[in-house]
Amino acid sequence: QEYTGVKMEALEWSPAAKAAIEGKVGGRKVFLVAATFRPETMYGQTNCFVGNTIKYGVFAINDKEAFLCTERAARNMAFQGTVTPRGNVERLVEIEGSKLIGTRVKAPFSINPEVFVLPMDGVLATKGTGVVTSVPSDSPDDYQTLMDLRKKPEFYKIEPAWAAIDPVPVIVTPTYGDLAAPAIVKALKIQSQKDTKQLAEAKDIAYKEGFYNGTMLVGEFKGETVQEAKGKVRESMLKEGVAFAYAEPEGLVISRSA
Ligand code: ZZB
Repeated sequence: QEYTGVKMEALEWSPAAKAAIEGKVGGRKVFLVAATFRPETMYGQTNCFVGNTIKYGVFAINDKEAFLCTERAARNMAFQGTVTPRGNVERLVEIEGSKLIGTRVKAPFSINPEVFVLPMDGVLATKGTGVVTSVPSDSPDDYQTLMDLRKKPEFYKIEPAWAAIDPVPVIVTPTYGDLAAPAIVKALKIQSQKDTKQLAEAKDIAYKEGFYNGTMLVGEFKGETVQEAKGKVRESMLKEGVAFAYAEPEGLVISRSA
């Protein structure tokens, strides 16, 4: 399965990120890049997650743009035609996730067009880009993390205002209504982002329910089923240049020559 790489342009860096990044990117626009399997949910983005202890880099993509992601992801992109010149891995800055918290970014296609970067415990450095765009309406992990952050802003070292955007209904399903993730989290009695086993089950339910029984409530393909809309939203994002195809080598099928 191929990811959609969503380009979230940095609009205003946190003070720590500003100190680390400003003046070091050769005038390039910098994008935090989130890898998603659910482009049809992008209307409901409310924030962006990074891992506090994960090492990120800002990598030159071409003369005009740079991507913030893990080095592993930058390496993959370099060989997938995303980077010019092809194969080039040029790290302009190295930065720890915790320094990015509070950065304001663009969320393409979202009903809330600007969102904040927040910390999530469960972000894996070994998957996707290490940057996750948050859709609490349809992702149980995102919903539970947002609730945790709102409950304990001091503990998580965030401003309450950064976690203020509520989940946005984007898909309706017969069983869970127009906010599937909150409904499933409640049904499974999940209390915290540390309930990883139940959250994995919740994710599985949310994926299946959304994909097989979901109908779009918003956007260009409103009224269409998720199965119909998924690819169309992706194409639309690719066409507008706000997203690109990103594959993980592990997921690639190497075809044998006949
Ligand atoms: C937006 C989104 C909206 C996502 C949704 C899911 C859902 P999977 O299926 O387990 O392989 N993700 C991406 N990279 C990481 C990472 N490095 N660490 C932790 N989580 C990551 O995971 C794919 C999904 O996990 C991606 O799709 C991303 O969140 C997150 F409504 O992007 B998704 C029911 C799920 N709904």
